[in-house]
Amino acid sequence: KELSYTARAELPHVHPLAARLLRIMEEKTTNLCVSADVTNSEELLHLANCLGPKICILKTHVDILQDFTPSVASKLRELADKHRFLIFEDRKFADIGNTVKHQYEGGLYQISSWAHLINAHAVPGPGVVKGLGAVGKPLGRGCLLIAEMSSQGSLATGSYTQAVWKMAEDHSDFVFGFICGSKISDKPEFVHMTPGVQMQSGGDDLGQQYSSPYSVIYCKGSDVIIVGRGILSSSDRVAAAEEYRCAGWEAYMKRLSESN
Ligand code: UP6
Repeated sequence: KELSYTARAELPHVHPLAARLLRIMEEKTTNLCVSADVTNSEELLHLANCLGPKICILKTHVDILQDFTPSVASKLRELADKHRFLIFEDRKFADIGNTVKHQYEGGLYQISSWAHLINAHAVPGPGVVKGLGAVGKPLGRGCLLIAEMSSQGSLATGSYTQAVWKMAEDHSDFVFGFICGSKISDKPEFVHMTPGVQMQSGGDDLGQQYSSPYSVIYCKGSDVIIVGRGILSSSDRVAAAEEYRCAGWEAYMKRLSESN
């Protein structure tokens, strides 16, 4: 039997940040994460303000901004509070624990001071999660592990994906979910998020592969659709975001009603 996002938020062992996210999703009726892959800070803040009401998460790649300053991060946080969404810095940490600790906390971006969630590759072994957790746990942050990738020829499959699942299980006080193509854990406390989403299947000329919101949420059992160019390339980004929000939410409602 499938639990609603709200019911999952109430589970005794759910990570507090996962609980917050699941409640936001149900309240705003959205499982849409927009991937705000723009290179100008003003455009990023404008996107966050316009699309804020439609999304549960705003995903950033802060290192593609040409003009980052700490005030961009604090303005993003204000918008996150105003519109009730979480900020996910898609940094894909992938080094030894000591190095990722510095990359997460320090440098130009000081990611731990403003991003509610981050993600990491499991390839270095559990030290990457321990290093990130040393910084993130005291701040109430959370982490996703990259279990699968949407790109063609990805090596993150099969026994690698299984090992990522195990690493998440072993560190569930910090890791609360996965980047994946389909649901990989039966534990309802874990949140599954899937990139490579557009209305039409297909891809780009650099190996990206797209599935529809319906396929990702209804057929593959994921929880959150991550959409970048499907929205950003539209001449009306707010209308496009609304289409993805509706499609993702309807697929969730169908999955829920058919399992109960
Ligand atoms: N992303 C993927 N696939 C993955 C992991 N992450 O596409 O397996 C990220 C990309 C990009 C976004 O870094 O920010 O999700 C997808 O953008 P798009 O919708 O424009 O293709």
